[in-house]
Amino acid sequence: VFNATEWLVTRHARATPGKRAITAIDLDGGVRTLTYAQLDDDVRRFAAALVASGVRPEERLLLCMGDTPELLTAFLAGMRIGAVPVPVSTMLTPADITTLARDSRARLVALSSEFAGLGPAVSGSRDLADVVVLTDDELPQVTGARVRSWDSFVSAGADFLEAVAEPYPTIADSPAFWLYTSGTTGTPKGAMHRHGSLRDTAETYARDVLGIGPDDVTFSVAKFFFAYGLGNTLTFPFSVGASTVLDRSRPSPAGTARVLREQRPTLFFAGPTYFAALLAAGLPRDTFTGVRACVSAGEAFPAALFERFTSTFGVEMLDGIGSTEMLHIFISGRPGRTRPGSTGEIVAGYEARILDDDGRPVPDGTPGNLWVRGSSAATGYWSRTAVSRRVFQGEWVRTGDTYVRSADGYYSSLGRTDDIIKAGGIWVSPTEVEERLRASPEVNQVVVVSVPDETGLDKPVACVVLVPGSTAGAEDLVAFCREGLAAFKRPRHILVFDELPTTATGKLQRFRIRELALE
Ligand code: 3SK
Repeated sequence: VFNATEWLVTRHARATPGKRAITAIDLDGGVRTLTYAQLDDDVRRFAAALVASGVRPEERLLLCMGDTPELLTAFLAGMRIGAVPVPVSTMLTPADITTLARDSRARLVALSSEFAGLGPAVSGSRDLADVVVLTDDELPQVTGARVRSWDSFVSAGADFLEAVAEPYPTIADSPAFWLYTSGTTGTPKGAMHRHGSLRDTAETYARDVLGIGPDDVTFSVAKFFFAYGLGNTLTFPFSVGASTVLDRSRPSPAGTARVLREQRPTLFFAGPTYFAALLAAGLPRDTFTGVRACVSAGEAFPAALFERFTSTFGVEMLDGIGSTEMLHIFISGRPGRTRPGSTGEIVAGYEARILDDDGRPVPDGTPGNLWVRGSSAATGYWSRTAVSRRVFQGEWVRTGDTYVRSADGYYSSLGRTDDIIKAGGIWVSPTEVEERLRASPEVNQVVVVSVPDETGLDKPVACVVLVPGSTAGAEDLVAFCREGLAAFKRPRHILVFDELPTTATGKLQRFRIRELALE
């Protein structure tokens, strides 16, 4: 029997009840702290409320919430009763949330106040019975479901505490949680993870690379709904009885500097786009003095940016690559032997191989497709057999990245194998952006490609041909994208061309169009 919530929280609540687990910074800047004993108590109460409301093992709980103790509580409580929490992006449009509630067949949806406006979007989801909202304000209108405030939901579970005194007898292989990831088609896929995978990432990356211990304090700019943020914020600190800092607000360099100064995290996690913003903000050189390592993932770290950041702040930077499918980082820089421009070395417990398009291993120094295996791999995508079979092949998982390995075992990224763009560490499907622009009466043809900005970080850029006679400008098209596309998916530039290069059979040539956009 193995229950991840028991392993992450309850055993520490028994051994070190008074040890701090969470420091939470609220939207108004107020700070709340929770010990392991308090967190365990909150988890049991929310678990009891879930049982009281009729949630059954393996049913999905869609969590669209800011990084709060309540988000972690709902996640841990769900796993405690054998249900399947599904933290989802807080950057999505109402239409995106409708899709996820339906695709996951969520039995319960939890929203924090800043996302309560998404409530109506889950109306009419077939399996939805309960909506719980962390707010003191008016509750949203959701048809076809009971809507309750956090407190009234939890109170209704008071008589069910006995029912959750023991965790549901899951095993390491039991379904634990899902994380949605976008694909090339733009249709999100729910990667299904096991209880044991949380322990696996803690015992590989967090223990062997970070050397995490009970005195560490983690702080992740990457939010909890990302696989990256989930590990940084919950799995790693709680695997060793350490503590985490949660900041519910939208990340900003000034806010981050304040957290670093006032909460003294020892491990700081972000992505290259955010490290570039911290550098550009002109923060004092001693900003990172309390931090023993910065960790970067989400997109390739340009060598020049890496060198400028580490020399400015004098802090160790560990770059890494992970994926939602593998749950966390499987190739990483190691303290004392990082190499700018290279992601790093394989993490113990994982194996990587680089194959050509026919599936044959390529020699060191030759680029190819990166495949990885390790026990934290997802069991597949929910209800997506064809794409699951393409990505999860036996023990091996296709990453979709092109990599090259040096003779001494350092892996370097050469970009994506497919057309998908990673901007600011978040997948952006060119197809989805193209579909939006194609809906404009001004647009005849459109191709969205990734183009590095001045710091070398990839951003989506739309190359368009307008309909004859159109006088639309780039600004009009950006405004058109503003409605119907989440902010992070909007093209950073729109380039207007008279025509776009095509093949002999009339197909748009993406790689040539990208070359034009780079000029
Ligand atoms: O994007 C990454 O490199 C990553 C790292 C850790 C966990 C999840 C992801 C997607």
